[in-house]
Amino acid sequence: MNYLGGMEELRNLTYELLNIIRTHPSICILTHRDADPDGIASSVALKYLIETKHHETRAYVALPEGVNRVAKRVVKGLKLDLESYGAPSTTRCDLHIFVDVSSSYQVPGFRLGSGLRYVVVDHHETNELVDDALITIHAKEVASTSEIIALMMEVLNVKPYDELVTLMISGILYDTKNLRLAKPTTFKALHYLTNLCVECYEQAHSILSSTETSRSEVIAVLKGISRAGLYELNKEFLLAITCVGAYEASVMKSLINSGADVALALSRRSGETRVYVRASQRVLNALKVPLASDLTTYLARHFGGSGGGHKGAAGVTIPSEIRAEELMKSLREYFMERGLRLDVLEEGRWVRSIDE
Ligand SMILES: [Mn+2]
Repeated sequence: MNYLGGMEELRNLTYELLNIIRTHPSICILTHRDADPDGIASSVALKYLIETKHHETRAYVALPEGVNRVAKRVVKGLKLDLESYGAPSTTRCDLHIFVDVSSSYQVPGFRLGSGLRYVVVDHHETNELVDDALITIHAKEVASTSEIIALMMEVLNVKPYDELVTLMISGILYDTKNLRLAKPTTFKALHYLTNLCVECYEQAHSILSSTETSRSEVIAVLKGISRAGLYELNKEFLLAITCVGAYEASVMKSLINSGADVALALSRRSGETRVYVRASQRVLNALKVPLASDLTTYLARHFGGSGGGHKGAAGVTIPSEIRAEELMKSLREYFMERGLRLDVLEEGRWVRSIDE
């Protein structure tokens, strides 16, 4: 099915599907393993569509081998009780609907063949399930399966409740990578959904973009920033140095995101010092030196330790508790050897914190 001029075709297929469903009182909807937001959203939305149009039909959603990381966030953000959508163990499925699934391999423990009656609703480029399906709603030129269900709802004038609208928009945003991969049908589906609930669009965005940070991580990052010393390299690049006891990676990420070209985080634990280095793309491009791994290798050689990593991210463990001034001395030497003069802009509290 193409999307161009495809609404008529979609309408016919949708009515055909409802006709098939009429004779099957118990329906099991399956999506792929490690279900993503699109898989979950399109399954739950299809369940809603079926039960709205056929009150006597029961549709159940099965998620083989759980849901993926982003989907967990969406489920939690919307307080969805996925178990309540599942079938009781005694349920016999009169009909199976594969949603957002492109091969039987994606549905572990499920055997095709032996006259299994099933339907496919999907948007993947190739779908090996279509051959034996009773009916297939397979739209390759659609960016997500949630879109297909939204357009089917539009055809039938089915109006999902707000949480479901948010869920479906999340599915669409996830599969289109925040609309980067959107197709005309994406906007058509979003138009229908946001007309029903305009706040749901913003809500889906904030659920998808929220990263849950623990309190201890937030504290480590804020401590790391407040202790940071600021240095210049040839009056051009900014180097930030700090010390923290945990979450070094998050601390350095914050420093780099705030504009530092190079970030160092030190952590000292009983008898050893760990130095972590991050370098921005800007400084890597300008210096043409794999700065992070180069610097950690240098420090490992200088202080006797082991380290390494990538040009943008590396670390070294030094088997002694080195003092701030010792580190500064070797950093000055390292940068000087590469033609970069290190000047102090602001020393920062890390110098005292590390030696405490
Ligand atoms: Mn999908």
